[in-house]
Amino acid sequence: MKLYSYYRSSASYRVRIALNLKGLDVEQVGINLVKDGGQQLQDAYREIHADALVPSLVDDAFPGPAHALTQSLAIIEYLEEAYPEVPLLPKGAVDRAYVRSLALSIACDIHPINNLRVLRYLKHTLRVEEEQKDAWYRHWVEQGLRSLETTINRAGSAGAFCFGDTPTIADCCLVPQLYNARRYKCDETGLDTLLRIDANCRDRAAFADAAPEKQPDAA
Ligand SMILES: N[C@@H](CCC(=O)N[C@@H](CS)C(=O)NCC(=O)O)C(=O)O
Repeated sequence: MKLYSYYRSSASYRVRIALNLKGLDVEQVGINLVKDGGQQLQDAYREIHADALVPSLVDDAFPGPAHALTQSLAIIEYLEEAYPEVPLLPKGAVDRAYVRSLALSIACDIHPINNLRVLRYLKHTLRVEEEQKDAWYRHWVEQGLRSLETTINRAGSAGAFCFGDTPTIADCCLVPQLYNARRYKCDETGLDTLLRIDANCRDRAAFADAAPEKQPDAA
């Protein structure tokens, strides 16, 4: 398998964690989102991902590069179905839906409005000041993480991880989102449960080895 990714991309980081948890090896192909005006925007990469985002996964099991899988959560769900050993979802239908809802609240509600291309549009097209752009980022991340903290505390089903004592796709999303939040110096006050889970995750090799600074394309 080949994973087209960028070391600091949180969507790529989610997939790296899932691959490590499942003990799967991939060849990483670095797509530098900032160098050369953004390698994701070049034709060669657009052939793989029409929307010019990382990650993309190509597997020998797929008919060809045109069938690359995109969308980190679709990739993780593919891995879950193709390599079911070390499951990343609980067993019951309600529990599975709940864990997916935690992952989706990060991947669909928090992350997309703070993505690089959105921040670039704010800065270069709408000409907002750097300070306003960062305020936008922090506002949506802090609000989203506070809601997630409330949801997890209300459910009362967190253990060492977001759900119980084994890692799930929710943890694959949480750790990269908190990494981003720290990069932008977001206020983490009141996120006690999330921070506890994050620290516990990062103590484990599968999460630690997926960290941005450990990747072959890290600057
Ligand atoms: N929903 C997508 C999001 C992918 C995404 O936004 N990737 C970011 C990096 S985390 C990216 O490639 N950004 C490039 C850009 O904004 O130009 C997924 O989960 O895979």
